Amino acid sequence: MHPVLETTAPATAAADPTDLGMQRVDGVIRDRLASRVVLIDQISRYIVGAGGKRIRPRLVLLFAEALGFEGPERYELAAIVEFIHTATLLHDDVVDESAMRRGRATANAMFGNAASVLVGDFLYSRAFQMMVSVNRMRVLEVLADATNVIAEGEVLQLMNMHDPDLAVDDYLQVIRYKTAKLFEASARLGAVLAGAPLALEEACAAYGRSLGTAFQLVDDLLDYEGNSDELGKNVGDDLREGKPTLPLLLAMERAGEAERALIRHAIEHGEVHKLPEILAIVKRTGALDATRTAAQKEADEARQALAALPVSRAREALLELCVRSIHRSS
Ligand code: GRG
Repeated sequence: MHPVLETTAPATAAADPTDLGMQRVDGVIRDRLASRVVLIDQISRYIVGAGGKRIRPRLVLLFAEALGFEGPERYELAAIVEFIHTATLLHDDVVDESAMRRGRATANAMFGNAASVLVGDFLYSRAFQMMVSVNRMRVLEVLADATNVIAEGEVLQLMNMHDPDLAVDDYLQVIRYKTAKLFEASARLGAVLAGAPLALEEACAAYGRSLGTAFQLVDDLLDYEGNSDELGKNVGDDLREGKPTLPLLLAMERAGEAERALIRHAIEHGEVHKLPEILAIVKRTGALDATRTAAQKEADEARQALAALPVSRAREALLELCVRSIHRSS
């Protein structure tokens, strides 16, 4: 085969209808990052320049396109959700004391906690300035509600730290709040821009919610079985923080008494040095496979929600995202 054609990317990737649109979004992101304050410029460009998968802005563009909206507001809204996402990452890395993100030292490791939190505030408030410029009350409502729920999710997660008795439903509530809510809002905003009827808007939101849940389940899985270089962040961070995620909750349900006690103790005390032993247990008990199955079920639900949309290239790309969100290494 000709070397140019040898690609591991899915066959449909070349036809991704958002490619040109994403270049426009990157342009908006670059323009709106501008600040007179040098440190803000430096840190925000450091984190945004590190890349990221840009999934949330893609959702805005794809749903807008699938429903026939072609106005320039879609680029602004796509940049807004990426700014909110980036603000949450800056704050989250401080809360979690993370050292690596998007393949680089985190902003908190490079510039300190205070600067990271404050630049997160800048991005968050810049996003709200941009929302006002879109001049649609419904857009403000969706994003004000979403950011409020994200913050609630993060506080709930904080309350659940080091708790090995966390119920699976309570874990699921956290991931729906902290991660799925912004996916849901991004998808919904495409429908809002297009003026879609409420039932259709709800179908788009349901897709985002399920895809976001699947995405976080895979994130939690990769924190055990992933590769730090590919992920661009350190594996084992969740254990170090004593985060009771689904792989551990399921392993405790399935393991014998001694292994259950070992995991409980590791969650209670954030024993990251036990990672190799715990990795063996989560694998042997099938807890990783079961987490993947739960993610697949959510992705299937996302796919079903798309039945409400007319057939289009954008809908195909949204179907493809369901597959890629599950089979990913970063
Ligand atoms: C500023 C509104 C606001 C809230 C602060 C800290 C916090 C409250 C929320 C954090 C929520 C959070 C970071 C959830 C995890 C979401 C997640 C899966 C992030 C990784 O997303 P990717 O893989 O990242 O899409 P890239 O780097 O590809 O953009």
